[in-house]
Amino acid sequence: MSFTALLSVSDKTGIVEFAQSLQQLGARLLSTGGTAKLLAEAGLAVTEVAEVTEFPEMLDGRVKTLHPKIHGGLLARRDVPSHVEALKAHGIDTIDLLVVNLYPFEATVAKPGVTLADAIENIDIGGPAMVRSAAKNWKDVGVVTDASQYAEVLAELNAGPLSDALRFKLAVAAFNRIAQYDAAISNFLSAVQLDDSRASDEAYAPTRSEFPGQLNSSFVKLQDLRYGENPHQHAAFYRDLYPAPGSLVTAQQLQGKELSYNNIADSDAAWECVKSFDVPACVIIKHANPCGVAVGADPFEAYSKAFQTDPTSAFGGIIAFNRTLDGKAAEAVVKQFVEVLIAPDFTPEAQEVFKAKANVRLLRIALPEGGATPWLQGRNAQEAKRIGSGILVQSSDNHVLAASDLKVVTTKQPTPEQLQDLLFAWKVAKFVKSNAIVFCKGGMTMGVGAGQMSRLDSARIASIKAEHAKLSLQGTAVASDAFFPFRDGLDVVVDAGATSVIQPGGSMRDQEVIDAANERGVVMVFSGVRHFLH
Ligand code: 93A
Repeated sequence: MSFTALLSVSDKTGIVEFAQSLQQLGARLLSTGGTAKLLAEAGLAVTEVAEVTEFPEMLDGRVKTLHPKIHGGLLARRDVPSHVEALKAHGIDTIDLLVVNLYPFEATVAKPGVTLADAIENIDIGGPAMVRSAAKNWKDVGVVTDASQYAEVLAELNAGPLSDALRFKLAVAAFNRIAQYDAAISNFLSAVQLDDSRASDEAYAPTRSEFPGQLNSSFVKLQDLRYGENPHQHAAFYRDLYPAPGSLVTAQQLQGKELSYNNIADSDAAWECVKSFDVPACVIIKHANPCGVAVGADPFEAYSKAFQTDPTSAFGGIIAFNRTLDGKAAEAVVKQFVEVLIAPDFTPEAQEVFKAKANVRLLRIALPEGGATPWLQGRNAQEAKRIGSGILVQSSDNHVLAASDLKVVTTKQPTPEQLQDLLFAWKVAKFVKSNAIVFCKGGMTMGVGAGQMSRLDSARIASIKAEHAKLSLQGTAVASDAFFPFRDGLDVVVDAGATSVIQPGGSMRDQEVIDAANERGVVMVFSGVRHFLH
């Protein structure tokens, strides 16, 4: 097989090995300055693009490959005689494989203290131009835009020319990459004010108030869904072009029926909540709200406790674990009606248990490295909510509360057990729709009041639910996702049995509520952070 490959990469990971394989397969290698140098040093025969264009790289490298001899070779259709003649008349050779990754614009602007001048210099012009030429001409040219694609391309080339399917897939990925790259440039520049003294050579970092300069809307469709929230609504499932490791969109479905729109939404809620625990935990979700959350020595114990919170609501729930699901826990879970089960892995015994329940959807999602807190902090995605003809965008609520952030406002101080329960309750409350009231004890939820227009009603509902589950709220810790505007909410939770309370504080009547807590002899701590969720 003889073909021409042009290699021009900023991220040089794996490029030498890839080029070696291409050469062994019969490729003639063309390359730009830095890439050519590296390949030549590795002993490969490589022709510089400057030799082909008979033009030196100029303007500090701004013009390297922007030349008809390159773009003609990428864009010419091999099946159109006039194209083939034109190439011949102008002494242009075809280029069959393009390997390009772009100047690192995203990484450059992510650096603290980046200057506008640095950012501008890292806007790649020639690279995207070649990528677009090659991707447009996908029927004749393969375009590789990321080192992660090298293996798949080599696997096909080892057996012969690239297939139509792979060339098309690479072209789609190429246009996605360019769209994302341009969005990053547009995002960054949209936040720059030219009359800002920082804009020229000084460090420029967009401030919070400029968030987000522009929406990044690069999504990839994963699947059409049978219907949306209701059967008469149309729906589809998309993922970010570059999903965060360990996010729901990276899940592998091991068995079960097709996921529905509501399954996916609830699975995300379950998975994000369970991921926030460092110790073995289980989260049961119904209608986007946790109806049972618990930690335990192992998945079995965590599940058993979580289930006790609200066995009635758990029916048909979505259950997530942050540890491999073993046979013992699976035997317990299978007794209830469950729609979706999510875990980092399932032991063969656990998989065996669910074989008999063919409808149950098992989702395996690899946990990202580094423990619970970094995963949360890595969730820097923009969250978007559609409103009539508009969109609201915000950064994710990835606040993590540490014990040292707490301010004890009552004369009574929390015991170590209370402190643990308060932090647990606070963690759960973040995942409960507002107004959220969450009673907890011993690492499990004891009563969850969610989604009410009145905080008082959420408190009342939480204690009614505990009653239904035959759980005593005596000595519980309770979390309120926002401050108590009056003392009445506090009275309801203390009447129900709570002896410690966590809430953001910040109400005009904080003093009234603190006085009430002292009068009732309970502990109250302020988190200083609110966790509304709608
Ligand atoms: O400065 S450019 O916008 N002008 C060009 O003509 C050009 N051609 C390739 N950037 C250009 N490139 C980029 O150079 C590629 O996209 C790649 O990222 C980089 C590789 O340069 P080198 O091989 O010199 O390291």
